[in-house]
Amino acid sequence: MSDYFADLPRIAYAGPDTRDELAYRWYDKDRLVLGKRMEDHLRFAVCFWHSFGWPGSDVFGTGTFRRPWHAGANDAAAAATKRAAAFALFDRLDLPFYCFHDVDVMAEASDIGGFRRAFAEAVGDLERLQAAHGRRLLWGTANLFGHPRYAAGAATSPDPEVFAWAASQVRDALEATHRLGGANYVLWGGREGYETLLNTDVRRELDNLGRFLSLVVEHKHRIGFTGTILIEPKPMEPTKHQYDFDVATVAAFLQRYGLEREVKVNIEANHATLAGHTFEHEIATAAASGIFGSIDANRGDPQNGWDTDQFPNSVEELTLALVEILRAGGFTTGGFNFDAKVRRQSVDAVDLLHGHIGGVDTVARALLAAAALIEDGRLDAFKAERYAGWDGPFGREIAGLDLAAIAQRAVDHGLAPQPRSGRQERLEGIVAATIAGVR
Ligand code: XLS
Ligand code: NI
Ligand code: NI
Repeated sequence: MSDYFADLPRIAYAGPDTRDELAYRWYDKDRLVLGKRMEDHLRFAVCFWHSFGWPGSDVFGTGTFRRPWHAGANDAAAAATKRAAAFALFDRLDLPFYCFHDVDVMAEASDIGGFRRAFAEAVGDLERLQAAHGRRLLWGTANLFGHPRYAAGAATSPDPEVFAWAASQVRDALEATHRLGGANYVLWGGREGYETLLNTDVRRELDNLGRFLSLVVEHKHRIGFTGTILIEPKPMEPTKHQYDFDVATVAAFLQRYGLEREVKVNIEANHATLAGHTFEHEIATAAASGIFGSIDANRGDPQNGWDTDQFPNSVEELTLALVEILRAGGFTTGGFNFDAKVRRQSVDAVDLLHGHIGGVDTVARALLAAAALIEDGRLDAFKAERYAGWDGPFGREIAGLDLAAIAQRAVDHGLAPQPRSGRQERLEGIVAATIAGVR
């Protein structure tokens, strides 16, 4: 089988001053940052779907990429060629992990028996490829949104037969993830939402989604999978409204169905944007709720409102995100998955390298800046000082009191609290100066 990346080099660290565009400037995998190797901090993953599944089509036009495995039908031979090309890219980039949906890695099949056989064949090959190339699985998932049967949802479909088909796919994808030693299993509910309330029973759909998730958790324990189950919030697209709207919505959903200790979140930068939040807001909210799991790294476009899935290129944005990740204690089973795709005109194999190199270096440089901010200590010191009143005499005095007693203290002390500066501009200046100084 010919190597799709045959004339392209393996990407290595060459330092910030290199003129070599096929090299890492900031990602030095063995460099110690806050006592931990960069590779272990960031746990980068390449995704199958954008780089190998998507042919470069959009809603107005067909595929532009002319990848060899897209030339004819997606049969067993084409799927094998695609898998081999994917592992060749993982090697070129020298990144430790990858992610996939069942349909990304397998030949097309129409009936349920054929689907299961084609997927099992693909998983056997992935197991062999992982061992041969020394790559690991960050997470697996099932595609419960592409096929027409899922047009009205999977777990939230009005049709119980669709719910059962989804159960078959998730059972197999979860067991495959377990067999491949995956660190997490993801559920992104692309069609778990609605187009119009005129035809939708929200209560029933939420209960079915809660039940489906409970069944997944139960099965995870039954088969002995020790990875983390992750929900990936997104407010809309493809549905008008998605039930996993944002991290706060998912946190409340998990509590309602008693799953808050079983399931965490996979936070995607572009989904945060679509929900009207910053990326770091979603991470901080997850950390505060004890459900921070993993990251889908990408970015949107400030001038339009859809999931453009571009490779990240803002060190500023990623620095603020990494400060929150480091404050939350870093990843346990999670990592930085590039849920990002090159533009439709970027038709060459080398464009896949440029996209990933840019993303990797942006995140790596942001890690250095975030670590520098934490070592510098001024941000944390200011925050600690800002809340110090709660550990002082008055804060302690009111800690265990009821509303009326607290009110009486306010009256008794004749309280007249004065505004204090939040020093936002000073803190923003510290961040900007730190990013500028990072080497
Ligand atoms: C789509 C999602 C999807 C998930 C995996 O917007 O980001 O790619 O990450 O199903
Ligand atoms: Ni994603
Ligand atoms: Ni997305």
